[in-house]
Parts: sequence; C-alpha cells; structure tokens
Amino acid sequence: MPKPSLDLTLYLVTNSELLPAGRTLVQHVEEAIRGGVTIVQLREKTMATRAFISLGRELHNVTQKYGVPLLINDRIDVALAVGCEGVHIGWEDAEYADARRLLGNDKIIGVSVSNNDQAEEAAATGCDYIGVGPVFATSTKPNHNPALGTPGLRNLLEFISTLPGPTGNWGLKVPSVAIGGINLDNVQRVMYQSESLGRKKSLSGVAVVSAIIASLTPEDVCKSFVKLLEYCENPVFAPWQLQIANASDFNDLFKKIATKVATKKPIVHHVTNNVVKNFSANVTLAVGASPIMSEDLSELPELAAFNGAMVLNMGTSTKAQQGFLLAAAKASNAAGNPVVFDPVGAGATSLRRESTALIVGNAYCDIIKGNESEIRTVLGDDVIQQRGVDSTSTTDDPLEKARLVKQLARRERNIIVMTGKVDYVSDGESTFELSDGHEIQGGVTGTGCSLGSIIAAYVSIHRECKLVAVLAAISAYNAAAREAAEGVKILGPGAWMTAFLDRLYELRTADKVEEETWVRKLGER
Ligand code: 3NM
Ligand code: MG
Repeated sequence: MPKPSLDLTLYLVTNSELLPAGRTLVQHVEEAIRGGVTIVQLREKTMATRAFISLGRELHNVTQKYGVPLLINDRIDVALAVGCEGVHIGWEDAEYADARRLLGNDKIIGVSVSNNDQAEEAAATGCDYIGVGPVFATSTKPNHNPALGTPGLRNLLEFISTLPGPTGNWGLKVPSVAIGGINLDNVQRVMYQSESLGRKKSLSGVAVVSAIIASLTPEDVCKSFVKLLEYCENPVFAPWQLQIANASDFNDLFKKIATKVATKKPIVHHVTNNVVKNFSANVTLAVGASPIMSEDLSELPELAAFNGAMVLNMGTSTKAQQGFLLAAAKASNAAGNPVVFDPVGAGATSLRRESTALIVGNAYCDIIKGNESEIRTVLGDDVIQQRGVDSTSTTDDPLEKARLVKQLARRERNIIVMTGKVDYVSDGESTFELSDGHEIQGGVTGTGCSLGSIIAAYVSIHRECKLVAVLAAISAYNAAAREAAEGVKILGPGAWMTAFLDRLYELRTADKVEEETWVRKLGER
C-alpha cells in the first residue's frame, strides 16, 4: 500500500478533555472534517490503552469515510492496533528509527520541532513532515517549549530549509505545520509572517486543538479556517507587489494616489495620543481623508467595516488602555485594513515596552513608524544580541540605519519607517532614503504623529502596493513641510504649521509634481 498523501492545510489535533459538555469526540471530529479538516491526530494523554484503541478504531471508521488520514500521537502500539495511517512523535516519545521500523515505510511519521537542534535531528531522520511550535503560549499543552512567536517560527523555517537530510533538499521540501495557540484571529498572520522572503519556505498549514475542539460549532469554525487559509495565498498583508521602475513612474503614481485619497475619502480611525488629536485630524482632512477618533471597544467592528485604515499611536495611552490598543489592531487585521503603528517612546518606560511587545507580538502592523530609538526598541533582543548595540543608542551611519529598518521589516514582514532628518523606509527587500523635509517640523508637536495619518490614508486607498503608498505619503509630507517653510514670510512654528496644512491641501490636486527624485533607493547590501 502506498503512503497516503499528506495535506496538512488544516490539521486537527484532538483533546477529549476540551470537548464541550455533551459532545462525543467522534461526532465532533466528523463535523470538523465536514468543515474542511485535512488530517487528524488523535492525541489523548491520559486515556487508558484499551479505551484509546477503541476510540481510535471508531474514529478511523469516520476518517476513512472522508479519505482523511488519522495519526496517533506518541503511541505506536495504538496506531498498529488501529491500523491507521501513522503516528506523530514528540521528543519524549519513541525514537523515529524505532517508530519507522515498527510501522514500516508505508506509514506517515511526523516529528515535533521546537528549535534548531531538534530540526537537525529531525532532518537526520528524514521524517514525513514536521510540526513546529509552539507559535504562541498555550494552556492546551502544559510545560510546552518557549513560544516562538512568528519571527521565531520564521527563523526556524529558514534554518530547516537549509538542512540537507537524507535527500539533499529535505529541509526545503519537508511539509511543515505550525502549532500552538493558533486560532481564527491569528491564522492568516501566522501563515504570512512565517513565510521566508522569496517564498523559499512556507508553512503547509496549521495544527489546531482548542480553537476547534472547544468550539460548539466545529464545522463552521473549520470552514472559517479554510476560508482564511485560502486568503493567505492572496496576501492581505503583503506590502509589495509592484516595482517602481524610475522616478517619473513614481511621480505618476504619487499624483494618482494623492488624488484618489481626496476622491475616495478613506476613513482613518485614529487611536492616538491626547497631544496630537486635533492636529492629526486636520492633517488627515487636508489630504482629503476622513479622520475619526474612537477609543471604545464596542465601536471597533463597525469602524473596521468602513475598510479604511488605522493609526495606532500609544503616545499617552494608559495601562488600562493596553488591551484596547491590541483589540483595535486585531479588529483592523480581521477586516484586512492596514494598521500604522506608532510606538511613541517605546523604550522610555516599561509600560511602553510592554505595550509595544504586546501589539507587535499579537497583531499584524502593516507599517511601524518610529524614530531610531523606537525602532531599536521594537527590534529588541535582535539588535542587542546580533550587534551588541545598546537599544537606546543612535547612530550617524546611514547604512546602519538602513540596516535596522531592513532587519525589522524582514522580521515582521511589513514596512518599517524610521523618521529623522533623513527618513528610511524598507519592506525587507528594498530600502529607501527620503531626505528633503524641513527641520522646523521638529519644533511643532504632532508633526511626526500626523505623518502616520497621511501614511494610513495613502495606504488605505493604494493597498496593491503599500510600499509605494508609504513612499508617496512621506514624499507628500516632506514636500509640504519644505514648501511651507519656503513660503512663509517669517519662519516660525505658528506660521509654518498653517502653511503646512495649506500645502498638504494643495498637493492633493497638484498636477505638477516636481520631477526631482524625492526617493532614493539604497543599494542592496
Ligand atoms: N503541541 P492549541 S503545542 C499538542 O508546541 C501541542 O509541540 C505543541 O493546542 C507543541 O491549538 C500543542 O489549543 C497544543 O493551542 C496546541
Ligand atoms: Mg508528544
């Protein structure tokens, strides 16, 4: 008998203890399969052997009916007794070689991998697939390994892709499924953020316990998973699909975007700080978009339904608002609306460090915009460990700044904007430098924050290439700042501020955009 074919798209791992009252595992799994589960692992940590085998047989009757493979967690003897399609083994279970010898070559054997060392061992076995995790901390598996997060998952997948294994390219080819805390909220982001650049290696699917087993409506939940998993192919999150061929192409696009913002008037939901609310609203209006400020949980779904964008700025947020900030980002993620995160003062206090980690770790921020020390804080251990640089230090070296934005954009698979005298933008592949604003803007509060508003407005109507939209937004902002400074009689913060709003207002209908190169693409390094 040939080895059954493996489809790891939606991998259900069972746990009878999490079933809602009154439901049987077999009934629950059958409904889940109807909803789209592609493979089932029977995982029962406390069940007596006889009951385990009997449950396995009953379940196998159902899975066979749908042509879905059934694997048994850990217990080779149970798998043999049931005659199902294979086993999944963890690091305290039998060794792969023994499992293979007992089961023969026609059975599927999957192995859990939590770190590089385990990946190397798994590669040496040449097992059929790997389960990587935990992605997030989960109460379903007590004493699990440390959570990888999506950046850790991605690093692990990249490492795995380099392992030759028995076939020379085993690591690149071996199907992998992520596990641990995956649910309908985060499944798309897990798929997208864990994929390596150039799509060299991506997950084949996700393995889920509680989100399906503890649900009262497993069929519907699985249908939703399947839908979301299909949508990852057409990435809602992707920052980059177009190439800018040259400066005049960019200027054409810029004009198009600026005009489109003013005609479409996208809603920009601001969750922002008390100092800049008024100015940010005025800037948003000046570019033609429609600002709304709301900090109430109950309004999030309705506001997300407008399909605009979100500015998430934690400048004056309190401990009590932390949960709201995350919920706001998640509501935007769920609607597929871009989020511009401004981690104001991220490294300054422990509350801010904590909020930053909470948001970046648990939601997808399409764009993170900050000054150098904020960006360094978001990078966190990566900077400290990899470069031995203090997380609050700054550098005068443009290449070092460019390296930081690129590193973070690669890690988060998003767009990073580092503001300063010169602004740096990267999507992890291309890095740009924009340099002709005006220094007086540093003396007016809210200017930096309001750049987030313009970026959100632009990205919201030019989702086909968020990177171009971000570059256009910064160019508009810089041009308005510069021209405002040049145009006022007496250059002071008050006159400049009003002139700045006026220039922004003008720019949206400008048919003449200077052909100078506002954007300089930095060489690839
Ligand atoms: N294995 P949930 S985490 C069974 O990291 C299992 O190897 C893990 O459950 C690993 O989907 C886990 O409810 C439990 O978070 C996952
Ligand atoms: Mg195990």
